[in-house]
Amino acid sequence: MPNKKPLVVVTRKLPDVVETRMRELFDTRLNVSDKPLTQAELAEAMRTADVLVPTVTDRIDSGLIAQAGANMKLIANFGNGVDNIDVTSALRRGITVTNTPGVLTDDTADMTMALILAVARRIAEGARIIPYGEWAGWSPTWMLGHRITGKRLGIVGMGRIGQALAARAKAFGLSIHYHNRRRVAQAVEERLEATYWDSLDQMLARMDIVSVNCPHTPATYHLLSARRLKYLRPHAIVVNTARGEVIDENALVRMLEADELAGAGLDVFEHEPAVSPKLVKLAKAGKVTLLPHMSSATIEGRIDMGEKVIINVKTFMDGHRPPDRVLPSML
Ligand code: 8YV
Repeated sequence: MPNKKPLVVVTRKLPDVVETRMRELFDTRLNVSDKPLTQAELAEAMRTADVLVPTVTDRIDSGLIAQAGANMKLIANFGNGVDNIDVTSALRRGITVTNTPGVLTDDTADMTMALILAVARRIAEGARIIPYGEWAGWSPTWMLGHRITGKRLGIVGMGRIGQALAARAKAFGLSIHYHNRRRVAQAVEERLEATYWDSLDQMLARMDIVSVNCPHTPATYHLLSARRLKYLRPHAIVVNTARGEVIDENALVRMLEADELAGAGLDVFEHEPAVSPKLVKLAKAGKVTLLPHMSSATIEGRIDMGEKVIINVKTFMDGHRPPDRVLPSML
């Protein structure tokens, strides 16, 4: 590379420490207002920049990639999931794509556990009682939830986050079951005391709690389809901190409304940031706990994600292979 610093366009406001470091290293164009870029603004960035740093809220589709200028060489996603990017089109055009795996594993697993507890133990419902002046005092049969100890947890997607959830859930006394594209190593299964289910359908039919922890890819779109959700028993709860698209949200809502499921804890939605009014109604009725896509939202995690982006950009610009390349086999 000549001495000229690469032009890096960052689409959203990042932690100050990350932005400062990026400005030191690159010719960085920040978004201090944090207002999401329009498709036209993204296209302009694709035409002019060397590197784009998008987030989950930016749709980097094939149309946008087709407009990439000659300088555009790297899309360094600030995020783990890359379903916001048409990676195949990018790679075909010679644009490298990287993400930020590993650094949001624990935070996401923590929040998944929190959602399991929130739904089973009615935490969101209970937390509203005192601030709204609705507490008349203790009663032995009031606000009863369900014990999680001894229950069966089925994890759909046993990657980093699935395994981190399993370790937490095991400590809470849940028995661990999982379905994954590939069976994990025996040592991992033994450590987590995890039972592998080749058939997702059969696993769903036997679980008390199901957690979605797989990425959204063409193969996992509506993996929990209307047909599959029907395998769940009426006392089961479903938790999703991965991507809304993995569950057929309409089918989930129908089953919750019909009491064919006991509850759900959702941090992600099929049409974010829009959330189905029916889900909102179910939340008001205490049947579901809804969070605004905040499972990985810790300051430590965001700084680590930024650090990963910086390492990916810097390594790439120095002519080396960036550590977190997204490869076709991962899609
Ligand atoms: C991030 C996420 O907040 O990294 C991911 O895949 O879903 C989130 O937790 C988001 O992607 C940031 O772009």
